[in-house]
Amino acid sequence: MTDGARPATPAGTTTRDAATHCPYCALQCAMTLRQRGQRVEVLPRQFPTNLGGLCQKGWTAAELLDHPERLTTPLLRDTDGQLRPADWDAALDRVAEGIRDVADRHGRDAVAVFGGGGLTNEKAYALGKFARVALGTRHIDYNGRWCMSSAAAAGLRAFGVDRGLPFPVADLGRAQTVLMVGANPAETMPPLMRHLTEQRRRGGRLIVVDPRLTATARQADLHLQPLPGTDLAMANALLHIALTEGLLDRAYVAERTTGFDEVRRTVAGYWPAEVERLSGVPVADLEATVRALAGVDRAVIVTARGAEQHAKGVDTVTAYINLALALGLPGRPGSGYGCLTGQGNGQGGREHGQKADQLPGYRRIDDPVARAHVAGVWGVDPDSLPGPGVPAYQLLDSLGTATGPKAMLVFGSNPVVSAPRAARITSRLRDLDLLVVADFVRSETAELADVVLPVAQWAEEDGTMTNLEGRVLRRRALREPPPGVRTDLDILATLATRLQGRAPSYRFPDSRGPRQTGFPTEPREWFEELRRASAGGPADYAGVSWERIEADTGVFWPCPDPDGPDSPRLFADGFPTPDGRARFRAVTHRPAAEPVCAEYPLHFTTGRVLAQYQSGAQTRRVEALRRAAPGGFVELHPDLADRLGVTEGQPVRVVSRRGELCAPARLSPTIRPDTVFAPFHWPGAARANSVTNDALDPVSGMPEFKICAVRLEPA
Ligand SMILES: Nc1nc2c(c(=O)[nH]1)N[C@H]1C(S)=C(S)[C@@H](COP(=O)(O)OP(=O)(O)OC[C@H]3O[C@@H](n4cnc5c(=O)[nH]c(N)nc54)[C@H](O)[C@@H]3O)O[C@H]1N2
Ligand SMILES: Nc1nc2c(c(=O)[nH]1)N[C@H]1C(S)=C(S)[C@@H](COP(=O)(O)OP(=O)(O)OC[C@H]3O[C@@H](n4cnc5c(=O)[nH]c(N)nc54)[C@H](O)[C@@H]3O)O[C@H]1N2
Ligand code: SF4
Ligand SMILES: [Mo]
Repeated sequence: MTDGARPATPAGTTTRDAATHCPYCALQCAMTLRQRGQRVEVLPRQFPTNLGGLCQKGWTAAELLDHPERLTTPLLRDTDGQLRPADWDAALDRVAEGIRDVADRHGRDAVAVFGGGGLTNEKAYALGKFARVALGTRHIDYNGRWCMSSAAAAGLRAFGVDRGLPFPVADLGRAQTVLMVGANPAETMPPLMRHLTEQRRRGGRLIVVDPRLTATARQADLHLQPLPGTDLAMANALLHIALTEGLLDRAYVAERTTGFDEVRRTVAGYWPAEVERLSGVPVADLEATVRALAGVDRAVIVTARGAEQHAKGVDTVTAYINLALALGLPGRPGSGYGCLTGQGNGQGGREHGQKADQLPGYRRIDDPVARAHVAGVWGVDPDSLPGPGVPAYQLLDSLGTATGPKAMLVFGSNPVVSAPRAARITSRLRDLDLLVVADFVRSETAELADVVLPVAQWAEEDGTMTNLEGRVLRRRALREPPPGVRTDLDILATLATRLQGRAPSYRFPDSRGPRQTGFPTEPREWFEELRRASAGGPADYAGVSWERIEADTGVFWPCPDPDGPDSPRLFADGFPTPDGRARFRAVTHRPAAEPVCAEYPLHFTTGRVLAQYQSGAQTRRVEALRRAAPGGFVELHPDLADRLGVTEGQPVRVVSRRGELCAPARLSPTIRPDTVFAPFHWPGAARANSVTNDALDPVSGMPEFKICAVRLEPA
């Protein structure tokens, strides 16, 4: 368990250290955990990503380890409807019997699994295998669908591979121009700003596209403040300007890409003056942006959730990739397009099979060659593997319906707070015959469960994580989990064994124990299997040995050969497409799924604040973070507030066709007067997702978290 921890003992106290990484976001800042008597301290550690920095969430991450609200025993829903402590045997029996019962009555696809982008590579991989082999269900998906799926799909389409940043973060620091579209790293990845500070110290320009003047935009040389949902049109206009001003890299377009002609024809119709009317961004600013990108050797375009969480998210990212390709950026040293992956293992979590359509190594589950390879590693017949399931929102929206799953196991997500149109999803979760939630706290989703299983936290487990750069890192345990708590891998192994013992329909070739069922409990064993399963796939980890990651600046995938190089920078010599060229694709603007109207005249958008993480299940329980960001709020422009008779701090209601939220008004002249913003970290009355739209991107299944129509009124 404590591999990598070393005693550092000043006389008297027992001290031990573990060199690991933060449990939260994809920057995966390096930290040393130090156990000093009963206390665990967090110390920042130098690393190429965080340059010795941590944000407030990282600094306080250890507070949850010995938190009074931490779960240390399973909970079972009693006949009176209450969740009560139970022992592990009773809890696992209830789970295994519930699964068998549902599968017997409705078939194996009636049992679903919902994962998370915070799970280690080993857990994400094990969860995918558990669904396909132990449960035999096609229904598995995860919260990364709401996070990375649009950029992932666009990257795959254009480059033939999806690695969020195809270059190290440090390249941002050396770029002469950085364009950030819908990203607010000053709040969402604060230490990343060190690279941007370095960038500007070297005379580089930072351009930020955001409907709000965020902490990131304040540091920019140029802030474009568009109407939400107009990023695609802007990208097409930027390319239009590049064409008319002769700023294209013609040799690159000719030699390294296909499909430009149609894009050229399409963007010809995107007159900057028209896009100015649509987006509110002045033509002069669009021109300045293109010139800043085209006139330098090293330029980077980055997107994040602001541009991606739309029903046209894939096409919006595609439009920025088109621009990057036309300027010849991808593969040029120090240049390129990338997206900022969000969750701790958002990158690895989307490679190893917890996605509905995917097998490990970023393989497709409908590809017969991939099925044969992975089935070989798993020791099962390829025909026994289920086909593709459905994306996260569709999965959750089908729960408990006539044709949908009747049981679900959740590992690492809190959809009651984070799902779009959350009231509807909450009622779907209530309709299940069996809801099982593995978590270390009583999240809002755990509160609805029939069985809650208490799991180990990051400081109590070994494993690997793949950060936003595609760099595979070691998570190292500082200490054992507290008594009564099990690891996610342990739970999966035990359930796999139990299912075989109890249900004839869940019989395996050999059912003597976890190892024999193919469900070990040691992370390293899983990692070795993951390497074999990913070998030859797009996300190839075959050469990423445990020892090699121990070197401690990690290993960039793809890395097929243990003795060969890894891949910090992609695309220098070609793209992993059949012809080695990147693919342009013409895309066109369309309005938000829900336009504003007389009844709902305002645009509503959502996002994050520095001191809270995601659904807040973890960070709302940390005292310092709760003090820094105690509750939800609605950000609006003072002119709008004036018009509606709203004053600072006054409770307001934000009402959409789906529901409403109620939170104090926060007046700010830095947001567009036609747009209101709320962070999504809180449950209850302030829940932003009571309001959001469940319109989905047709390619990625990404919900339109970033724009819907609302009205605002004093509460
Ligand atoms: N503090 C904190 N940090 C986090 C997280 C967290 O919950 N809290 N979560 C992590 C995860 S999983 C993720 S995915 C990342 C997300 O990281 P970001 O993408 O940086 O975060 P968001 O706040 O969701 O969105 C960024 C910005 O998009 C803007 N925006 C809204 N609508 C539009 C639009 O239509 N166009 C444009 N151009 N911009 C728009 C918002 O005003 C917001 O400032 O953060 C990671 N880091
Ligand atoms: N309106 C709006 N909604 C959004 C977004 C937005 O911008 N606006 N962003 C979306 C995005 S990008 C994301 S990523 C989602 C995230 O939304 P969620 O999926 O709800 O994310 P978390 O709050 O991180 O939930 C993780 C849960 O799993 C638990 N957990 C953490 N680690 C582990 C582990 O290793 N094992 C187990 N078993 N449990 C663990 C935590 O305690 C927590 O309860 O929200 C999406 N929802
Ligand atoms: S930026 Fe992300 S990884 Fe770094 S300390 Fe903050 S939450 Fe943790
Ligand atoms: Mo995310």
